[in-house]
Amino acid sequence: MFLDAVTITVFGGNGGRGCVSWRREKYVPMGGPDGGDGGRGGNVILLADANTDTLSDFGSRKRFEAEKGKFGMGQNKRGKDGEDLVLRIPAGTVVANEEGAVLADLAVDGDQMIVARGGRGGYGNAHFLSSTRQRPDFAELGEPGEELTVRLTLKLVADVGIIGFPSAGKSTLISVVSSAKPKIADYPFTTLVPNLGVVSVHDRSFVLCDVPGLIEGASEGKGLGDQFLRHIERCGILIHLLDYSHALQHDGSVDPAALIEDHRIIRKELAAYSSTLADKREVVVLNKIDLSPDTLNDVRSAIERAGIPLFAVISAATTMGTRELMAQLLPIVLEEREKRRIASEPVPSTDLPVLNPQVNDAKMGAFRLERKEDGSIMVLGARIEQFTKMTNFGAPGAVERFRDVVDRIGLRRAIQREWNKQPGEVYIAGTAVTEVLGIA
Ligand SMILES: Nc1nc2c(ncn2[C@@H]2O[C@H](COP(=O)(O)OP(=O)(O)OP(=O)(O)O)[C@@H](O)[C@H]2O)c(=O)[nH]1
Ligand SMILES: [Mg+2]
Repeated sequence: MFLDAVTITVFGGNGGRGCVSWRREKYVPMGGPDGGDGGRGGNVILLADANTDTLSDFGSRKRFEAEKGKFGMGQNKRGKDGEDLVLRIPAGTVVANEEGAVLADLAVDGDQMIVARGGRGGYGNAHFLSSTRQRPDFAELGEPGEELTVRLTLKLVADVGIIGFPSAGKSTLISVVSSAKPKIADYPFTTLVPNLGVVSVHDRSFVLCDVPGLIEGASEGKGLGDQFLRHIERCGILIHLLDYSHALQHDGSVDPAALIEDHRIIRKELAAYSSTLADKREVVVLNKIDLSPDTLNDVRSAIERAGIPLFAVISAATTMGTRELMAQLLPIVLEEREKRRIASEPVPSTDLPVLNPQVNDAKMGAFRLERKEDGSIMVLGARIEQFTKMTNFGAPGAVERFRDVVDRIGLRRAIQREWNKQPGEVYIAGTAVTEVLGIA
């Protein structure tokens, strides 16, 4: 099955905890603190990779966690950082959060983003040495890595999309010019999922995409087409395939108006779906000319008189004109590629966009209190929550430092005020701190 959308959950690695250690030297019975910092947890990175064609790697596995940072060690040795976890996805993958908001569009090979940051390593006790704190007997815990659930949706990045009514011969065309082997049959909606094929012309190649047939109302969900219209939004060019058999009457005469009407209906659906599709470069190709070669000239001029230039006439089933069509397309393909290359601005890899940057930016002082239904008081604020998670409440020195910070940013006063209105247990990031802070 063609897998074009998956939901996964990614976890940055937890930071390693800092170390509590004391220097040991000859003749110095009680050396100073030398506990090193923990390493930072690895990031989870999404990388658009030209050698990855589908999202099928994510079909069964849904959870991805980067490596944790190692613990700090004595002699001021810093713990090793966790390795980044790089998830390779096809170029053309759109990354959205659970609410559907687009976070990034990894359109071009090499585009990448950090989807979940690893946690910072905790400071070792050496970090806390100061004139007032000669013997820091505590270290920080590592910061937990970020967690995020994202939806990955693949927009196929084909150069040329083939569109048209069901049974126009779209799959037949791709089957004769590439090694794609789609199902071909004389009933509508034979093609249920898009097929990609690589076309070689001289020493160049480009990607062709055959999508399910479109019908009137496709943009509103009729038939199958609309589910796949988004796949062809990325194509540089569209081959709009007209089915010559639609013009053939039972009595052997031809009715070119039927083809002009077919063309109009499909154009209307493209426009109704999106302006991107409506504005896309299109070449109109008449297929199945083997059915009535004698009437071809009449039909051809009637179509062109209606203002629809015919780019080529072919018979996909007999391969008549198909190779020539591909050769004619190549320069246009290259031209459109160049346009897209200039328009898309690949993200430089040295400057990865980071999601959820609040944790870095928020000041420690930014917090707010929220009263829960059970009467408990929640303290919210990215920095203070992070700080709390990294505090080892088992170590007296760490508790003291925690109290100092809470005092300094005015949080204790704010909590006390709220508590005076109505007493209740106080929580920061899931830790009960009422007693630790001496609120009463
Ligand atoms: N005579 C003739 N028949 C053709 C030609 N091209 C395709 N056909 C026939 O038309 C029918 C439909 O062909 P497909 O390639 O499956 O058409 P499609 O556009 O992919 O159809 P859907 O996937 O249903 O949208 C098949 O029976 C083909 O053999 C052609 O050039 N001449
Ligand atoms: Mg088909």
